[in-house]
Amino acid sequence: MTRLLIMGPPGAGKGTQAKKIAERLSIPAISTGDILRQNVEDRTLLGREAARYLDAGELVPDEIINGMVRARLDEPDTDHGFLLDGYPRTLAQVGTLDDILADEGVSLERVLVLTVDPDELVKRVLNRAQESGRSDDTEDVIRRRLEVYSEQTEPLLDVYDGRGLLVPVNGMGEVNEVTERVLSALAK
Ligand code: B4P
Repeated sequence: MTRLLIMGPPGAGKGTQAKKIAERLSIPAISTGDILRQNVEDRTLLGREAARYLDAGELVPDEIINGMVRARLDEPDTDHGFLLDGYPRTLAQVGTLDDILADEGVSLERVLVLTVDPDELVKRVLNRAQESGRSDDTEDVIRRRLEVYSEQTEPLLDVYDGRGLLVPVNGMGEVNEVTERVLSALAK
């Protein structure tokens, strides 16, 4: 059973690494960002509500995200573990995740944190902007996403550190090199 979180600022490589690590561990990678973008594309009610927050680089309100994650973690493919990417991002979301796991009588095993130099973060997201067409990959919105991360999400690292779950991993360098670093950190 493997229940993991992957955290880090925008551009740290969370989504990139989550997919690779989840595949190696045979567990689903669950990205709240991907679920939101899919809803925007499908023009669902949730997507129409979320779009304005995504476009501005702001966090989508906790009630929306918490309901979405609760429903996703109820699906049977998570019975043998999961890797959550991009959730939780606020202290309220930490509380909800704790409740969801407590209801199932299980707990988190590790919280991976990718660390990357600030200049490299902006460079990576701007690179992606040229191809992705993501509405939040413009320079102004990226800067706002970085601010939101340090104001609202970074404090969560202390919470998980206090619980002895934090596993910091150097996210600089080639994608495959980072994956191997993460896997060897998990094996310790
Ligand atoms: P996310 O989808 O999580 O977007 P992100 O923080 O930018 O991370 P992402 O996974 O896309 O980027 P990554 O670091 O992998 O969230 C988007 C928005 O959704 C948020 O701003 C918010 O509005 C909303 N949202 C999501 N979750 C929420 C929640 N829980 N609560 C409220 N709102 C929520 O990588 C970025 C780039 O770097 C990629 O182009 C990749 O190719 C490149 N890269 C990765 N590793 C690299 C490496 N080693 N070398 C070079 N490039 C690399």
